[in-house]
Amino acid sequence: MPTPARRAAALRDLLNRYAHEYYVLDAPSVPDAEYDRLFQELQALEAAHPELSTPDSPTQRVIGKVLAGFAVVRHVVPMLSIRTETDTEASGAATFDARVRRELALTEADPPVEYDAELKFDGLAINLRYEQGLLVQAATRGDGERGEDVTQNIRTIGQIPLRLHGIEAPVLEVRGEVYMRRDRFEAMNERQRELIAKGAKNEKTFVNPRNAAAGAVRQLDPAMAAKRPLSFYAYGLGDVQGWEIPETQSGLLDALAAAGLPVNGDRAVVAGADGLIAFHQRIGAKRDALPFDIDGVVYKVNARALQQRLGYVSREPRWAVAHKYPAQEQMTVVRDIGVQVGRTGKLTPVAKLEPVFVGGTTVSNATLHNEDETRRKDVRIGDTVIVRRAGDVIPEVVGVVLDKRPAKVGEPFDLYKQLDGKCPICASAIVREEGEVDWRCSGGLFCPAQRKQAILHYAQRRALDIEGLGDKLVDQLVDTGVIRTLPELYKLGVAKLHELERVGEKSAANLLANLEKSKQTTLARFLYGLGIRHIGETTAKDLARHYGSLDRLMDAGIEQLLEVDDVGPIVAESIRTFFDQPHNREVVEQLRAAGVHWEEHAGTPPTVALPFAGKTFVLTGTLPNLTRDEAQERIEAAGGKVSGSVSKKTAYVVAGAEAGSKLEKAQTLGVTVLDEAGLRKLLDGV
Ligand code: 5U1
Repeated sequence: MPTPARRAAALRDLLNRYAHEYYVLDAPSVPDAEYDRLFQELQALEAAHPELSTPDSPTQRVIGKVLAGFAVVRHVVPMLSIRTETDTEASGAATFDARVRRELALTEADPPVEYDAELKFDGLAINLRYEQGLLVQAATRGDGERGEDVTQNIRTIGQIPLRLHGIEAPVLEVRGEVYMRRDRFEAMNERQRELIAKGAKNEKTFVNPRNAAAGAVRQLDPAMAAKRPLSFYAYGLGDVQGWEIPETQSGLLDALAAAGLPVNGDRAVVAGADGLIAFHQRIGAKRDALPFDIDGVVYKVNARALQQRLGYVSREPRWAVAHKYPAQEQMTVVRDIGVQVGRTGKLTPVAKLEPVFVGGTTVSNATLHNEDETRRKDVRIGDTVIVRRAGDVIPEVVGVVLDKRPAKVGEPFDLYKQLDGKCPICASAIVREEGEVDWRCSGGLFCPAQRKQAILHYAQRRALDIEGLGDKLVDQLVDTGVIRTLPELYKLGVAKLHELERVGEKSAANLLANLEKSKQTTLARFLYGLGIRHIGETTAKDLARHYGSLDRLMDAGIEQLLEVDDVGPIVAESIRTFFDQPHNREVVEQLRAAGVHWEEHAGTPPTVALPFAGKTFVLTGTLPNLTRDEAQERIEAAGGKVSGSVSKKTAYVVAGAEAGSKLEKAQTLGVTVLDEAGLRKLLDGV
């Protein structure tokens, strides 16, 4: 039996190793439950033998007392700032290299200078003081001379070792950046929003990870700080006593990593301006894919001997520079809030901004996503906001700077009120269904904003099947004003088509023939082609089967519509809203007048049982003889339905060659699986 002291020491070492694997290396070697078990054992040992508790014990990451304020820490070695190169082009790197060479009195004949290139994290600089290898103090940069003692909060960051591995120097101060990963920031803000929605008074959301990290580090209540998911990267040194500093910056980072500190892996030792430029470009290309924000890269002359020769100027080292990327966030003022109608009828509130240069371009519009987001962020006309444009993502308003809110500011955003309930493009009614975040224009066929989408939907194979009417042609037809409404498709003539670019004689003739052919269709295809929200192919078939006549369907009330198989309140409401708009009825009449027709029948109430009625099939893999469409048609002709996903309600899964996860799911759920022969047998029995 080991003595309690030995066991406590072993547990400490083990737990510290596991914490390093988990937080720093991102490669845990034991399950969380094992860590928890050992942690509890150590806690119990320390409770029974308080003299065994040491400052580096993982139990000492405990949350301390709420402070009245932070004690001031005087930095033994001032925390310097770094010179910033604002020329975000490659020339910025070349300028730095040229300056270094000049100051080192190098000539063209001398070899390139070796640099260590690193990321410039967008967080908060921190000084960690280790004495005899133990973390004794953590302080913010403050004014560089004096910072604040934030040890309690920093100790709650699992990534920061409480004891260094293999370094027991009297003093080793490690400098680096506390930051918050973007995914953790989003999740934290989501939790904050939930708390606010539940009425929590003292909670707020944060505009960006940097502010969230800075706020957490400077939290007087360590319990609050511990809830904020912070991370850390080490990049330099402060006061050092009794430790031999490696001769290069890259060697220093290796040594810090070996001591258990998190050091970012996106670093490189490069030669001369070309090496710096290549690094700047490589990181620039992956910037948006990094899990945290950076605002640039840092170049440091690698050799400490050269750093010492270069020295400092006005509190900045001459041997280092931060080479920026275009800022992804900027502040600006909201001039107005407009509403944009998308191709699908979605209404998106958009902030009209004082133009601002962000993410490499001038931005004057930024999305507010939807009404709920706009209200949640409480964006109003006159507000100063933070705008973000990262990569190719549409610029967005990330938050309001409430301190800058003017006395005279707009009302809280109300989309319905602002639009008076009408689409800003076509004046059709706007609708927002229960459980949906978006308002939509209900004028699908009629709304110019949705024209291209409506035509493409109408022409697709499963609808009116007009071959040759693709994206590019529809763009041209609409953009040149040749087609303004769907029925005008049937007025197209050779002459009009010839006016368009890239439409030859043969393709014009083919298109006209296909248009003519499309006139003879089925009610189900026509209904699907109208693009009524929530009316997919299957529902269109159900409706066609049930009513047999378009007029009967158009006149059906909600109650009657609910009698149709699988038509629920949302679908019924959507059908009614559509046919209640006079202009939609007009479009339907114009299409019929143009010659679009189908066979009608007296209708089939759902009670007339078809053999497969009420049965849902899922098709997966390739069948030997039947195409997927043929199999679907046969199943539907027998009254069955074909769905894309397997659930407990699925009656049969028909599986062919290379069936994948759907087959597995069917087997897990115990759903009957058929091959093509099995399906045919069922159909023959019909
Ligand atoms: N990676 C890194 N970031 N960063 C920021 N290194 C680094 N060095 C800095 C700063 C402010 O300053 C020293 C060069 C003094």
